[in-house]
Amino acid sequence: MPHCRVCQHETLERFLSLGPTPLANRFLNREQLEETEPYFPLDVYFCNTCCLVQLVDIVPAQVLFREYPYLTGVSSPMKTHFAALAEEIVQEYHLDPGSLVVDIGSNDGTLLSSFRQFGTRTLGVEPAANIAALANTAGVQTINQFFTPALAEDIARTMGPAKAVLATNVFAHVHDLDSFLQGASELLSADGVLVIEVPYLVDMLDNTEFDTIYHEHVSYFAVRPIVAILTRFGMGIVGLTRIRVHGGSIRVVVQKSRTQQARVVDRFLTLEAERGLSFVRPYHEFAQRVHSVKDELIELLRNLKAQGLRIAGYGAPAKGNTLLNFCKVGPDLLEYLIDTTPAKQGRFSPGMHIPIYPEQRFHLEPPDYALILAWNYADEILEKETAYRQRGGGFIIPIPRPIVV
Ligand code: DWN
Ligand code: ZN
Repeated sequence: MPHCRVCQHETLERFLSLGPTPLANRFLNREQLEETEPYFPLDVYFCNTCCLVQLVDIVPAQVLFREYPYLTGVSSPMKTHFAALAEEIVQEYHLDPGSLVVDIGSNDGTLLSSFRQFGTRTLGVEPAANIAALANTAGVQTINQFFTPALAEDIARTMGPAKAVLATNVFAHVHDLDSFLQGASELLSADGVLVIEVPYLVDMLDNTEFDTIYHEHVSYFAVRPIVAILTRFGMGIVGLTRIRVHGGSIRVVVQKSRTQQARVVDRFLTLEAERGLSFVRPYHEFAQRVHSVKDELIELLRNLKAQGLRIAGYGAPAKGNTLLNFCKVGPDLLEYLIDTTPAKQGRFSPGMHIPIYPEQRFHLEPPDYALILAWNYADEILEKETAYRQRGGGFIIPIPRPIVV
């Protein structure tokens, strides 16, 4: 019986199995198509003691994050989001020119570059060598390492304590949350803030966002388990809001040496209790909806195909690979995928081996329908592709349940 990564109890209950699945960001080149692809179980568990939803089949971080194709800066909605976040942090938490801002999992430096105009000092910490190199070339100072307490100590000693430590879209990826929080605590100044943005479990359940489940995401957070973990480190929440990004996330602002949680936390804990999130039932109900989405999507795509219509995939996000593999949607149904990320273009999707092209392909050889795998940007994509739609092209949005627009 596996034990919970956070409370160590042997009280895990599996509620969803997405089956053996390849790694969501392991896009293949043509030669790799001939090789055996590594598959890992993708099963999701609920802990009956601390309520954390988690994976137990852990793929080492060294395998997942040393070389990484995803770039924050290629999706313009994320650039807009991070520019607003930087401004809010500077104003709300009174950062001065010269204050140190450290971004953990800083990717291509998109978020840190939004701090430039405020004159703060910035430092990125990014384990992927290819991406850290890009950020450094773009002038965003970035250390190519995993974040550890030892590194935190080193940064604090050489650059001084940080007024803001940022952890956007990285908390769900962290295997050892204790070590992560210990490091953040060591790095922060007494009045500094740790800003976490992480997909919210309530949104995942409400919108049946099963495709956000893949090996990189080892935890699926509600507020309750976050409070429990922070409390162990004497840390407390000073700000908590729901945000739209990545299908619905929460922004959690944390300070150290704070035993009192902000009053807003109670509202979230009440909402989560009302949803029954401390019991396994809503998770089993979610799993049933996941299977319905799969059945509906396959039926829809097969029907369109049977009418002789051509279908492509819009975007090749990591989550798209969970969806395609779980629903067994391959090149027989989707002719190609398009994506704005250079490192994905010319490659093939993991498991299903659908070829990926730059966006131009979509305009040169428009399909009759496009399945929006990057459904978190559906509004922006529909707006961007008005010409295609005016010419009669259709879009399929798979989540929360497949619809044609
Ligand atoms: O946690 C994670 C999240 C935050 O980011 C990571 N583990 C990996 C990544 O997940 P993802 O790949 O599912 O993220 P996105 O941001 O939904 O990916 C969107 C993809 O779609 C990118 O590859 C870019 C592409 N795209 C496109 O081709 N045309 C995006 C837009 C907006 C477009 O117009
Ligand atoms: Zn637990």
